[in-house]
Amino acid sequence: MMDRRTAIKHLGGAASALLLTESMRAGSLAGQTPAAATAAPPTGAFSLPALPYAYDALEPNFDAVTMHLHHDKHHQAYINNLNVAVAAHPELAGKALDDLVTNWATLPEAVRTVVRNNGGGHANHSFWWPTLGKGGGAPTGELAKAIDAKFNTLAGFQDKLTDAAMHVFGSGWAWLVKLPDGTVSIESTPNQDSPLTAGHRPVLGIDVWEHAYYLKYQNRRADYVKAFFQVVNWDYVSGQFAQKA
Ligand code: MN3
Repeated sequence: MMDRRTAIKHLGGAASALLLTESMRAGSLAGQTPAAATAAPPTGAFSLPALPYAYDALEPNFDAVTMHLHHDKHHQAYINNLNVAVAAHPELAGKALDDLVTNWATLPEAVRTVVRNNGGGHANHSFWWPTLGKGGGAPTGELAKAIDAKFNTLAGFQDKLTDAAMHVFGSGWAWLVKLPDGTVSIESTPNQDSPLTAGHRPVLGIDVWEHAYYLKYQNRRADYVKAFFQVVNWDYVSGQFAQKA
């Protein structure tokens, strides 16, 4: 495995500058809270949730540079775009994120696409960060029962979710969702579409946009998906499954 200095040497000028800027930023912000470290606009209906762990907490599976870019830049960009749309369209004011994402097709045509893409991006990433963590362990309680009922074993489930993640063409997500009847199912969505739009509640997701893995894994999506399963916070995911209808 390359360290960051070696990686920078192997990359082109623009990428090197980006990595250097990010690492200097990370260094200069040491000791500050994640929320203070982000350049969120001061006003807006929606704001970036802080990561519930340090940027390097998922190393070596998810590297800190990717986590900084993914959370501080990509997720923030969805929020900024959504806030611009909400500010320009008073009929969106006060609507909850899940409501916007579930019902984007009923919104005025001028804002449908921006809400679909950026509301979806904000919802998907806000959902995602807390499902990651130290890893290890396994599903418990109701979630363990639901996974066993559908896939027989945890390994069987992981194979199926991996298969879905590998078959997303272009950018998108692979999901384990809870259906209205309480059972679980695997599906994938393109771009930043959310399972919520179909009335399916996300239980676990894999972001297979290249921004989620390209710096560390390049084109090796299969290695990234394997790494994902090393950083699933099963306690949190199982708890959410048991709580939410
Ligand atoms: Mn992403």
